[in-house]
Amino acid sequence: MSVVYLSGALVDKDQAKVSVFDHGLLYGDGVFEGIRVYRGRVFLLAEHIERLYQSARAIRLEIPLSPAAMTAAVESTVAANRLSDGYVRLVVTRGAGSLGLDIRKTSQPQVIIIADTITLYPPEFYENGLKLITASTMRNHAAALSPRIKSLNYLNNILAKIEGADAGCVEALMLNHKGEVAECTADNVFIVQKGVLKTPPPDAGILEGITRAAIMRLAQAAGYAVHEVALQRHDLYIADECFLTGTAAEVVAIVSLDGRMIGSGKPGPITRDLLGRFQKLTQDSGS
Ligand code: PXG
Repeated sequence: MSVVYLSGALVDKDQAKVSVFDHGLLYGDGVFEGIRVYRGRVFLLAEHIERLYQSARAIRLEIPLSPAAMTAAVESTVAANRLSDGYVRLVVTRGAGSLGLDIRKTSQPQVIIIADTITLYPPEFYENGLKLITASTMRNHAAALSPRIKSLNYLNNILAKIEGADAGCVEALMLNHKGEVAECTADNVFIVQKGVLKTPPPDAGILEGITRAAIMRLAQAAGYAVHEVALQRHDLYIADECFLTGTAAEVVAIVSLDGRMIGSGKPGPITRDLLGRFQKLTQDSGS
């Protein structure tokens, strides 16, 4: 029977409930993280905890737990569920309040930790690569709601994801208000051009993905040059390779965008090399 951590206690998953007055539900007022567990180890947990607290800080949400206590709570929830390979969803909501926006009327923020299995992309997605379309829904303007915040307000991404699904794609490319490439709905974007890796910088309006950072480190250690640089869709159309990074997808090749073939139309050698290096990292270490 799986158990969920809910504000201080491990409870049966059927008993894990929050109030209908919770501002997380009423307004998407809260933050979250999605984290993988490999071989019983919570992968890059310190990075995820740091991003969670930064997201909370950016929305003026005080998490009622120290980062060290949060780390211990995640580890004990994973252990209680005897999870070897799976997924942790860490959620902090503003808590129950009035039917108004005023956060001073909310009570205790709710801390929820779910440790469960994860449905992954099938192997053929990695063998053949994915097709992408560009969504007409632009990524949130950073001055309205910064994409650097992993907030419970994911409608922006959900609307783009629907556009992708309508076009038969499992992901969709999102542009920023300047028309530059930002990211996908739950993944960051890289291209390879003449052996050099390029990915949009944080100020392109992206979530600073933890897989993105891990890939940048692995690529640099392997001798590839990595540049954070503004990208146009044009750069993707003429790239030798393109791939996405994310907690769920890990590293997955993109072989076409808007019906235009990218590179050879197959996952490229550098993409495959980096996926191998990333998988080795997930199996060999937690960091
Ligand atoms: N951009 C966005 C908008 C995301 O939501 C990423 C990039 C990749 O970041 P990480 O840190 O994962 O490399 C994300 C991640 C889910 C789910 O269940 C979503 C994400 C991660 C894990 C699970 O929908 N988004």
